[in-house]
Amino acid sequence: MQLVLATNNNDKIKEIKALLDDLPVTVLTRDDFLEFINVEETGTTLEENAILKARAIFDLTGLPSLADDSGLAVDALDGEPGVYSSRYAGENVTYADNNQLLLVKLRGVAEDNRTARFSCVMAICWTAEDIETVEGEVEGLIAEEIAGGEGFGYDPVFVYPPTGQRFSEMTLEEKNAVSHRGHALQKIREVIINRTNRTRG
Ligand code: ITT
Repeated sequence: MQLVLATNNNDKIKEIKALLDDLPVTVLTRDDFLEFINVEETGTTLEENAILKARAIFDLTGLPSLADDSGLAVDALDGEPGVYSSRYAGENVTYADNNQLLLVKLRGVAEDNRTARFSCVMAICWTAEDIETVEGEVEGLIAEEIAGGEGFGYDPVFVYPPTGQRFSEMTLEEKNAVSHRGHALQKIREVIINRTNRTRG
Protein backbone atom coordinates (compact mmCIF):
# COMPACT_ATOMS: atom_id res chain seq x y z
CA MET A 1 0.00 0.00 0.00
CA GLN A 2 1.14 3.54 -0.76
CA LEU A 3 0.37 6.41 1.61
CA VAL A 4 0.97 10.08 0.82
CA LEU A 5 1.84 12.48 3.63
CA ALA A 6 -0.42 15.48 2.97
CA THR A 7 1.90 18.07 4.47
CA ASN A 8 4.45 20.66 3.38
CA ASN A 9 6.09 20.70 6.80
CA ASN A 10 9.42 18.79 6.73
CA ASP A 11 9.59 18.65 10.53
CA LYS A 12 6.27 16.82 10.67
CA ILE A 13 7.39 14.51 7.84
CA LYS A 14 10.43 13.41 9.89
CA GLU A 15 8.35 12.64 12.99
CA ILE A 16 5.59 10.86 11.08
CA LYS A 17 7.96 8.75 8.97
CA ALA A 18 9.82 7.55 12.06
CA LEU A 19 6.64 6.03 13.52
CA LEU A 20 5.39 4.42 10.30
CA ASP A 21 8.76 3.01 9.31
CA ASP A 22 8.12 -0.63 10.18
CA LEU A 23 4.63 -0.89 8.65
CA PRO A 24 4.00 -2.60 5.29
CA VAL A 25 3.30 0.74 3.56
CA THR A 26 5.35 2.84 1.17
CA VAL A 27 5.29 6.37 2.54
CA LEU A 28 5.36 9.06 -0.16
CA THR A 29 5.92 12.76 0.44
CA ARG A 30 5.62 15.93 -1.63
CA ASP A 31 9.13 15.25 -3.02
CA ASP A 32 7.76 12.20 -4.85
CA PHE A 33 5.41 14.31 -6.97
CA LEU A 34 6.10 16.79 -9.74
CA GLU A 35 3.35 19.01 -8.42
CA PHE A 36 2.14 19.36 -4.84
CA ILE A 37 -0.22 21.90 -3.33
CA ASN A 38 -0.38 23.98 -0.19
CA VAL A 39 -3.98 23.54 0.92
CA GLU A 40 -5.67 26.65 2.27
CA GLU A 41 -6.71 26.00 5.87
CA THR A 42 -10.18 27.52 5.92
CA GLY A 43 -11.54 25.35 8.74
CA THR A 44 -12.08 26.57 12.30
CA THR A 45 -11.05 23.31 13.98
CA LEU A 46 -8.02 21.03 13.72
CA GLU A 47 -10.32 18.23 12.54
CA GLU A 48 -11.82 20.30 9.71
CA ASN A 49 -8.38 21.36 8.50
CA ALA A 50 -6.93 17.84 8.73
CA ILE A 51 -9.82 16.50 6.62
CA LEU A 52 -9.45 19.37 4.10
CA LYS A 53 -5.75 18.61 3.63
CA ALA A 54 -6.11 14.82 3.41
CA ARG A 55 -8.99 15.13 0.93
CA ALA A 56 -7.15 17.65 -1.28
CA ILE A 57 -4.04 15.48 -1.56
CA PHE A 58 -6.17 12.39 -2.23
CA ASP A 59 -7.88 14.35 -5.05
CA LEU A 60 -4.47 15.37 -6.42
CA THR A 61 -2.73 11.99 -6.25
CA GLY A 62 -5.52 9.40 -6.25
CA LEU A 63 -3.71 7.67 -3.38
CA PRO A 64 -4.58 7.23 0.31
CA SER A 65 -3.43 10.44 2.03
CA LEU A 66 -2.58 11.25 5.64
CA ALA A 67 -2.80 14.83 6.97
CA ASP A 68 -1.82 16.31 10.35
CA ASP A 69 -3.35 19.47 11.73
CA SER A 70 -1.88 20.47 15.04
CA GLY A 71 -1.54 23.39 17.39
CA LEU A 72 -0.73 24.71 20.83
CA ALA A 73 -3.47 25.93 23.20
CA VAL A 74 -2.35 28.14 26.10
CA ASP A 75 -4.85 28.39 28.97
CA ALA A 76 -3.87 31.90 30.09
CA LEU A 77 -4.52 33.11 26.52
CA ASP A 78 -7.95 31.46 26.22
CA GLY A 79 -6.61 28.71 23.99
CA GLU A 80 -4.45 30.86 21.68
CA PRO A 81 -2.72 30.28 19.29
CA GLY A 82 -4.79 27.10 18.69
CA VAL A 83 -5.79 26.46 15.12
CA TYR A 84 -3.73 29.51 14.08
CA SER A 85 -0.48 28.20 15.59
CA SER A 86 1.55 28.28 12.36
CA ARG A 87 0.53 31.89 11.58
CA TYR A 88 0.30 33.35 15.12
CA ALA A 89 2.61 36.30 14.41
CA GLY A 90 1.29 36.68 10.83
CA GLU A 91 1.55 35.03 7.41
CA ASN A 92 5.00 33.73 6.34
CA VAL A 93 6.57 34.19 9.79
CA THR A 94 9.30 32.06 11.35
CA TYR A 95 8.93 29.70 14.28
CA ALA A 96 11.06 32.21 16.25
CA ASP A 97 8.58 35.04 15.51
CA ASN A 98 5.70 32.95 16.86
CA ASN A 99 7.62 31.96 20.01
CA GLN A 100 8.60 35.57 20.62
CA LEU A 101 5.00 36.75 20.41
CA LEU A 102 3.87 33.99 22.75
CA LEU A 103 6.51 34.87 25.36
CA VAL A 104 5.62 38.57 25.18
CA LYS A 105 1.92 37.80 25.69
CA LEU A 106 2.75 35.61 28.69
CA ARG A 107 5.12 38.10 30.31
CA GLY A 108 4.34 38.34 34.02
CA VAL A 109 2.16 35.20 34.08
CA ALA A 110 3.22 32.96 37.00
CA GLU A 111 4.47 29.40 36.37
CA ASP A 112 1.31 27.79 37.78
CA ASN A 113 -0.76 29.63 35.19
CA ARG A 114 1.44 28.81 32.19
CA THR A 115 -0.34 25.53 31.43
CA ALA A 116 -0.80 24.53 27.80
CA ARG A 117 -1.35 21.53 25.56
CA PHE A 118 -0.39 20.44 22.08
CA SER A 119 -3.16 18.75 20.11
CA CYS A 120 -2.96 16.88 16.85
CA VAL A 121 -5.73 15.59 14.61
CA MET A 122 -4.75 13.21 11.83
CA ALA A 123 -7.05 12.36 8.94
CA ILE A 124 -6.57 9.51 6.50
CA CYS A 125 -8.50 9.82 3.25
CA TRP A 126 -8.87 6.36 1.69
CA THR A 127 -11.49 7.42 -0.85
CA ALA A 128 -13.70 10.50 -1.24
CA GLU A 129 -16.35 8.87 0.97
CA ASP A 130 -14.03 7.12 3.40
CA ILE A 131 -12.08 9.39 5.75
CA GLU A 132 -10.96 8.38 9.25
CA THR A 133 -9.67 10.74 11.97
CA VAL A 134 -7.75 10.23 15.21
CA GLU A 135 -6.35 12.66 17.77
CA GLY A 136 -3.56 12.98 20.28
CA GLU A 137 -2.73 15.44 23.07
CA VAL A 138 0.03 16.26 25.51
CA GLU A 139 -0.08 18.60 28.52
CA GLY A 140 2.77 20.95 29.37
CA LEU A 141 3.95 24.36 30.59
CA ILE A 142 5.24 27.35 28.65
CA ALA A 143 8.75 28.37 29.75
CA GLU A 144 9.82 31.99 30.19
CA GLU A 145 12.51 31.92 27.53
CA ILE A 146 13.55 29.94 24.46
CA ALA A 147 16.07 27.06 24.81
CA GLY A 148 17.16 23.78 23.22
CA GLY A 149 18.07 22.95 19.66
CA GLU A 150 15.90 19.97 18.67
CA GLY A 151 12.38 19.78 17.29
CA PHE A 152 10.50 22.65 15.67
CA GLY A 153 7.73 25.21 16.16
CA TYR A 154 6.93 25.87 19.81
CA ASP A 155 9.19 23.03 21.06
CA PRO A 156 11.79 25.53 22.46
CA VAL A 157 9.19 26.90 24.93
CA PHE A 158 7.17 23.74 25.67
CA VAL A 159 8.14 21.99 28.91
CA TYR A 160 7.02 18.39 29.46
CA PRO A 161 6.43 18.23 33.26
CA PRO A 162 7.09 14.50 33.87
CA THR A 163 10.77 14.92 32.91
CA GLY A 164 11.13 18.71 33.15
CA GLN A 165 12.59 18.72 29.63
CA ARG A 166 11.44 20.90 26.81
CA PHE A 167 10.48 19.14 23.59
CA SER A 168 13.49 20.96 22.08
CA GLU A 169 15.73 19.06 24.52
CA MET A 170 14.46 15.61 23.48
CA THR A 171 15.56 13.36 20.64
CA LEU A 172 12.97 12.73 17.94
CA GLU A 173 12.33 9.28 19.46
CA GLU A 174 11.87 10.69 22.98
CA LYS A 175 9.46 13.34 21.72
CA ASN A 176 7.49 10.84 19.59
CA ALA A 177 7.05 8.61 22.66
CA VAL A 178 5.08 11.28 24.56
CA SER A 179 3.92 13.94 22.09
CA HIS A 180 0.49 14.77 20.68
CA ARG A 181 1.70 13.61 17.23
CA GLY A 182 3.18 10.43 18.70
CA HIS A 183 -0.13 9.59 20.41
CA ALA A 184 -2.11 10.26 17.22
CA LEU A 185 0.37 8.16 15.23
CA GLN A 186 -0.05 5.17 17.56
CA LYS A 187 -3.76 5.25 16.67
CA ILE A 188 -3.02 5.77 12.98
CA ARG A 189 -0.80 2.67 13.06
CA GLU A 190 -3.83 0.63 14.24
CA VAL A 191 -6.01 2.17 11.53
CA ILE A 192 -3.46 1.27 8.84
CA ILE A 193 -2.88 -2.25 10.19
CA ASN A 194 -6.66 -2.92 10.28
CA ARG A 195 -7.02 -1.63 6.75
CA THR A 196 -4.18 -3.72 5.33
CA ASN A 197 -5.59 -6.83 7.04
CA ARG A 198 -9.06 -6.09 5.65
CA THR A 199 -7.69 -5.51 2.13
CA ARG A 200 -5.79 -8.80 2.28
CA GLY A 201 -9.15 -10.28 3.33
P1 ITT B 1 1.00 21.55 6.94
O1 ITT B 1 -0.32 22.27 7.07
O2 ITT B 1 1.58 21.61 5.57
O3 ITT B 1 0.97 20.17 7.50
P2 ITT B 1 1.83 23.50 8.97
O4 ITT B 1 3.12 23.78 9.68
O5 ITT B 1 1.14 24.68 8.33
O6 ITT B 1 2.10 22.35 7.87
P3 ITT B 1 -0.38 23.23 10.82
O7 ITT B 1 -1.28 24.12 10.03
O8 ITT B 1 -0.94 21.97 11.39
O9 ITT B 1 0.87 22.77 9.95
O10 ITT B 1 0.26 24.11 11.97
C1 ITT B 1 0.91 23.49 12.99
C2 ITT B 1 1.74 24.50 13.75
O11 ITT B 1 1.59 24.21 15.15
C3 ITT B 1 3.21 24.34 13.43
O12 ITT B 1 3.61 25.18 12.36
C4 ITT B 1 3.86 24.69 14.76
O13 ITT B 1 3.95 26.09 14.87
C5 ITT B 1 2.84 24.18 15.78
N1 ITT B 1 3.14 22.77 16.13
C6 ITT B 1 2.45 21.65 15.76
N2 ITT B 1 3.04 20.55 16.23
C7 ITT B 1 4.13 20.96 16.88
C8 ITT B 1 5.16 20.28 17.55
O14 ITT B 1 5.23 18.96 17.62
N3 ITT B 1 6.13 21.02 18.12
C9 ITT B 1 6.10 22.35 18.06
N4 ITT B 1 5.19 23.08 17.41
C10 ITT B 1 4.20 22.38 16.83
